[in-house]
Amino acid sequence: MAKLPVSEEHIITQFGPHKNYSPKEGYEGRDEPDQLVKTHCCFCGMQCGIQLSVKENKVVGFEPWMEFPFNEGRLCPKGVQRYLQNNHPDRLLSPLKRVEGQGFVPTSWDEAMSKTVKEIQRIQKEYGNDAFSVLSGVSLTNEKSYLMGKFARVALKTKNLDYNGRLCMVSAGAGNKKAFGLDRGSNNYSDLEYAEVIIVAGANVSETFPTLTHWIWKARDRGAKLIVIDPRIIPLARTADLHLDIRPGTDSALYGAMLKYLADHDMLDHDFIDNHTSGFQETLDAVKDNTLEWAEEITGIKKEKIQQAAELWGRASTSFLLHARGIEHHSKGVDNVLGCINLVLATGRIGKPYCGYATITGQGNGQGGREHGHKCDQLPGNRDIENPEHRKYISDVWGIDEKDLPGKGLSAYEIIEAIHRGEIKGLLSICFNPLVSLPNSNYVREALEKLEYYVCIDFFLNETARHADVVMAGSLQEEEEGTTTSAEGRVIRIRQAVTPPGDARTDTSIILELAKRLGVRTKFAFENSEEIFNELRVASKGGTADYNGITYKKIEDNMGVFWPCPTEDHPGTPRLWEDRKFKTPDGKAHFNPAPYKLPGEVTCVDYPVILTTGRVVSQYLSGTQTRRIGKLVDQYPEPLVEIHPNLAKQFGIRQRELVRVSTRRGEGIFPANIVETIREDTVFIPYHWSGKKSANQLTPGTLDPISKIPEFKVCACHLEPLNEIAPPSNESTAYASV
Ligand SMILES: Nc1nc2c(c(=O)[nH]1)N[C@H]1C(S)=C(S)[C@@H](COP(=O)(O)OP(=O)(O)OC[C@H]3O[C@@H](n4cnc5c(=O)[nH]c(N)nc54)[C@H](O)[C@@H]3O)O[C@H]1N2
Ligand SMILES: Nc1nc2c(c(=O)[nH]1)N[C@H]1C(S)=C(S)[C@@H](COP(=O)(O)OP(=O)(O)OC[C@H]3O[C@@H](n4cnc5c(=O)[nH]c(N)nc54)[C@H](O)[C@@H]3O)O[C@H]1N2
Ligand code: SF4
Ligand SMILES: [Mo]
Repeated sequence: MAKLPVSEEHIITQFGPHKNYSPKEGYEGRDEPDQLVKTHCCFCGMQCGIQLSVKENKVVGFEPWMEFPFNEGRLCPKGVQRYLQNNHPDRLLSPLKRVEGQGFVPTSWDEAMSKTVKEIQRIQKEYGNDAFSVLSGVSLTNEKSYLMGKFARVALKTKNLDYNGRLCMVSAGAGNKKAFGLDRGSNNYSDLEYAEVIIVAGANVSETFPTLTHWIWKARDRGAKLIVIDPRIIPLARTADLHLDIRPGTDSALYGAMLKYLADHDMLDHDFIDNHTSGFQETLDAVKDNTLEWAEEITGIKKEKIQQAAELWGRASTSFLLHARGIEHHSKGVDNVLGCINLVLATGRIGKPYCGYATITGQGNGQGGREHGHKCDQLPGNRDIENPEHRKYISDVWGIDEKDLPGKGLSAYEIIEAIHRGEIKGLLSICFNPLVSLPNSNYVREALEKLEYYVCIDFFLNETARHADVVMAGSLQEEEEGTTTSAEGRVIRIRQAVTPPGDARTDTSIILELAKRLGVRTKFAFENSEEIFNELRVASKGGTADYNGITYKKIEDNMGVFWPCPTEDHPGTPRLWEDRKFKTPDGKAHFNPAPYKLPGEVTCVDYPVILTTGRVVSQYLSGTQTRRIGKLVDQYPEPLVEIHPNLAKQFGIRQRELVRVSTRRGEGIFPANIVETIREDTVFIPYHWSGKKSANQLTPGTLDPISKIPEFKVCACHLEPLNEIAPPSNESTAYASV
C-alpha cells in the first residue's frame, strides 16, 4: 500500500500547528543571559563567528563575536535570527511513530530504536544489505559526517549512502580534483583585498554569502575591477564594472571564448603553463572555433563585453575568480567549473599572494562534509572508495576486513530512482529534506510512498519526514560539541550552548545507539565528539584532506586551522599551491578541455521560456528552518516568479498576477514579480518552499554525468497568466502545506 504523507491535522498530536516564531520584540524583551558561548552560525558556508546568549539551558539571543577574523562581528539576516530555533514551538521533543488513521504519535526511544533496527534487519535479510539506504547532510559537523560514513559502511554494511552536497558542491569538487587533485578553495578570503580583478560567476553573493561582500568591498576600495556573470542583475552586479548577462546553461561557451582571446592576444603566463601545468595545447585546440561572435550567439552576451572581460582578466597582475551554484547546477556543471579553472591556470594567478580561485561552498559544513566519507564514492580524507590502497587504509582504521567494506553506491537522486524501481526498500535520512530539495518532486514523492521503512532524524518535522514510519528527535547545531570547516578551508569549533530540550537527543547519541543495537558497539565506542574527531584525524592522515595535525585545542587557540595540516607542529595552509606541488598524479595543475554542450533541456514551441531557480537572502535551503522564523518570513513570504517587463508583456502578465508555470514534469502557481533585472528570455523562482509552492515540481532530474549534480539552473517552461491578482502575502500563504 502506498505510504501517504501524514497530513497537517495529524501532525498536531505533539505540538501546536506550525507557527512562524518571533516571540519578543527587540532587545528590551530579552532576558539577561547566564552565559555567552562563542560558536558559529548554523547556516551558510561562511560560518560567521557568533556568540549565543544562553539562559536556563535555552538560547535566548546573540551577540556579535568581534574577534573572529572572517566576519569580525558582521552577520546577515539569517544569522541574526537563527537563535529562535532552539526554543521554537515546532521543535520535536520526542520520537514519533506513524499510526495509521491517527498520524504521528509520540513514542519511547526504546520503541523507536527497536522498531528501526528490526526493520533494517528484515529488509536487509529479505533484499540484501544495499536495499537499505542512507541520505545524510552537511549542516552536520565534521564528526557527524564522519560518523554517518562509518555507520553506513560498518553498521549497516550498505553501499547506498549519499549526502545533500550531491545537490551542491559536487561539480566543483569533481572539477577541482581533475585540475588540482584536491577539493578546496585555494585561498582564505582576505586574499581578495588586494586582487586587481575579481570575477564572480553564478554567485549571488550579496544574498547568499552576505558577509563575504565585505572582502569584495575592501578590494573595490583599492580600485579592483569587478566582473559579474549572471542572467540577473543581482545586487552585486549593480556595482560591477561589467555585468555579463549570460543565457542560463551557456557558461562554458563564454569561458572558451575568453581563453581563446587570451591566447590570441598572448595574455598567458607561459612560464607557469610550461613548468607547472599539463594539457594546455589540447584545451586550446578545443576552443579554437570559440570566437567572440560565436560566443555572443550562444551566450546572449554582447561580444564587446566578452572582449572587455577577457582584457580585464588578461591584463591584471593579481586576481580572484569565485563561482557558485549558478555555473555548477548543470548537467555540464563540471565542464563549467573546468572552463573557469582554465582561465585561472592560463594566467598563472594561483598560489601567490592576492591571487586565487574558489568555488564558494554553500552549506554550513559544505567543505568539511565533503571530505570525511559520507559520499557514495568516498572514504575519509577525501579518499576514493574504489582505490585498493585507500580501502585497505580505512579498513585498518575501522578494524574491519577490506572485503567487508562496501564499494561505490548510488548518488542521492539515483537512490530515489532505485527506490522508485523497487530496488531500495528502506531509508534513513538525517539533515536532508529531499522532497523539497531534489528535482522533480512529484517523482520523489512517488518514490517515498513506495518505501517499506523510512526513519528520519531531524529537530523539525520537515516535509519528507511526513512520509516516515518513525521520526527521531535530533539536535540543533548548538546542542553538540564539534567542528565544521568553513568555505575558506578553516576548521573551526562548534560549541555546545545547551542540551537538547524535552526527550530530544543529540544526533551522535542516536547514531551510536543504533550502531550498538545493530551489534557493532565496539566499533562505535566514542565517549564524546572529540574522540570521534581524533579518529577522523587518523582516518584522514595521508589523504588529500589531511586533518591529522588539527586538535580541538589548536583550533581554539588559533580561532581555526586551515587544512591540509599533516602534523601537530604544522601551522595549517591558508593559501594552497605556493609550493606549486599539485596533488595530481604528475604533480602538475591540469588544463581540461571543456567544450560547450547544450543543456539537458532546451526551449521549444510548447515550453518557450528558460526557467532557472535559486535563493533569496532571508530563506535557507528547503526552508525547514527559516520558514519557521517570522521575521525572515516577513522579508520574503512566498516564492515569486521573476520576469522581465518585455516577457511579461508578451504573455500579458501583470504585476502580482498569478502565473501558472509549467514544465514537462509539473506545474506551480506563483505571483509575478516584474523586474528589469533579469534577461528577457529567462524567469527565476526561488526554491525554499514546499508542495504547490515548490520550484522543484518543475525542475528536471537530469544529472551531470561525472558529478551527478541535478540541473537546477536550466530547463524549459511555459507561462500562463491566470487573470487573478495574488492577495497580499501573509502567514497562511507563507507556510504552504504539502
Ligand atoms: N540566503 C541564503 N543563503 C544561502 C543559501 C540559502 O538557501 N539562502 N544556501 C547556501 C547554499 S547551500 C548554497 S549552495 C549557496 C548558493 O549560492 P549561490 O550559488 O549564490 O545561489 P543561487 O541563488 O542558487 O544561484 C546563484 C546565481 O546563479 C545565477 N544563475 C542561474 N543560472 C545561471 C547560469 O547558467 N550561469 C550563471 N553564470 N549564473 C546562473 C542565478 O541568477 C543566481 O543569481 O548559498 C548558500 N547561502
Ligand atoms: N530548484 C533548486 N533546488 C535546489 C537548489 C537550487 O538552487 N534550486 N539548491 C540545492 C542545494 S545547493 C542544496 S545544498 C540543497 C539543500 O537541500 P537540503 O539539504 O534538503 O535542505 P535543508 O533545508 O538543509 O534540509 C536539511 C534538513 O536538515 C535539518 N537539519 C539541519 N541541521 C541539522 C542538524 O544538525 N541535525 C539534524 N538532525 N538535522 C539538521 C533541517 O531541519 C532540514 O529539515 O537543495 C538543493 N535544491
Ligand atoms: S553569511 Fe552565512 S554564516 Fe554568516 S550569518 Fe549569514 S547565513 Fe550565517
Ligand atoms: Mo548548497
